[in-house]
Amino acid sequence: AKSYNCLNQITTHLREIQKQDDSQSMSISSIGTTFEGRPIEMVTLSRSEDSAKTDKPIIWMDCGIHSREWVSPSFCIFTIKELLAEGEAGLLRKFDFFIVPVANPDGYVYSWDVNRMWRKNRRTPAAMMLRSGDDQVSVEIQKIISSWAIVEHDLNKDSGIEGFYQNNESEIKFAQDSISLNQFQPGSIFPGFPQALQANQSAGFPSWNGSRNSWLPSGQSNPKCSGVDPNRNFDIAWAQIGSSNSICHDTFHGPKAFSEAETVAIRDIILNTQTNGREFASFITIHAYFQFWLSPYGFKKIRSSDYLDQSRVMKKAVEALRQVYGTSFQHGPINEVIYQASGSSVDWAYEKAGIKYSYALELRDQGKYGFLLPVDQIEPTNTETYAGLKAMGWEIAKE
Ligand code: ING
Ligand code: ZN
Repeated sequence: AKSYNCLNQITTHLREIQKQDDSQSMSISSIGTTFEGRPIEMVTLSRSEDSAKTDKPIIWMDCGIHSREWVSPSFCIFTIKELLAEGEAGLLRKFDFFIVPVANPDGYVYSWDVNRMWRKNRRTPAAMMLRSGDDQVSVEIQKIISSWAIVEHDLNKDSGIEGFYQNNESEIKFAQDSISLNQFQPGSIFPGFPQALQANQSAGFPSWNGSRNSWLPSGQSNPKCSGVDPNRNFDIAWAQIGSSNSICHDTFHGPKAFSEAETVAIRDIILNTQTNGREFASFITIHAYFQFWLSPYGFKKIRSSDYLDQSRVMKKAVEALRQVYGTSFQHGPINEVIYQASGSSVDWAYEKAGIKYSYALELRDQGKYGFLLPVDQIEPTNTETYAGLKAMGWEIAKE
């Protein structure tokens, strides 16, 4: 690719690739629908020559789960083209591939149209808000409200709390002065807010009665306060470490595990495929940036019981990657190489779906341009990463 492609271009491009593939190895399906109504598309690559053997192990790859990491979807599309071009001589001889080029399409569109640095999906807080008489949602809302209070409160005040609560139309600022901070532990509920909400159900919002310890309406909404980080929303040590309680933050883990269309789509296609007797040889999720080849665990500080094998394969991959342009990738467990984080797809894939070779990749660069990787680096990034992927695949295929 000579430039980055917007979602429409990617969608069109995938269909062109499919049309031009004489081997008819490629199919496109939708594995879910996002909050804003977009399909989450998955490409299946499967060589049909040896149709008696439909039970090749599958390599999973998802790209663009974080929208601002633009080189990631580009790498998924590059991989689809290369695999098809190599045909029987390539990894398709040994594996089928499930590839999701844009795992977070709402976020991707937003990163093109509104905010280049957007990471999460585009779920709004209103979607998590209580409607009158909706008891089920109420539990979620109370969690969210409590989280906001905790994260947004002003620690510089020796006692008291400030924050805001938002829905589609407006934002409610709240302030409460005479409360001891130790009441605000993660998971606790901001005192008064749910009651106020109930008292004003007909109005839709709590209203301000003019006294202290009550709600202060304000005009503007905060565009930062939307979206869940899909890579903190998986059901693996969910919300325990390295993720945020606040919808205003980049690593907001959502109201509960698997609350998001993007994460449910990935979970369901993998588990259903396994139920149908298929095996996943590898799970790879593509991020940017920092040049890392990462293995579980993110959520805890121990090495996985498969670490020796995972590490041997990583070594082969990063060596092959380096061969191309000399680009160096650090490899190792997430918690050792970067930071601890719970609720991530790679830990879920390893621990819950039992996929031994589960990896998260961070492509170029190391921070000079970061997410704004110049277009002249797209092709080299894709080429070297694909060399790593191939080395990984052949090393796994030996077993
Ligand atoms: N980095 C990843 C993130 O979600 C990561 C790192 C990968 C953490 C896998 C946990 C599991 O924070 C980026 N750049 O998104
Ligand atoms: Zn990322």
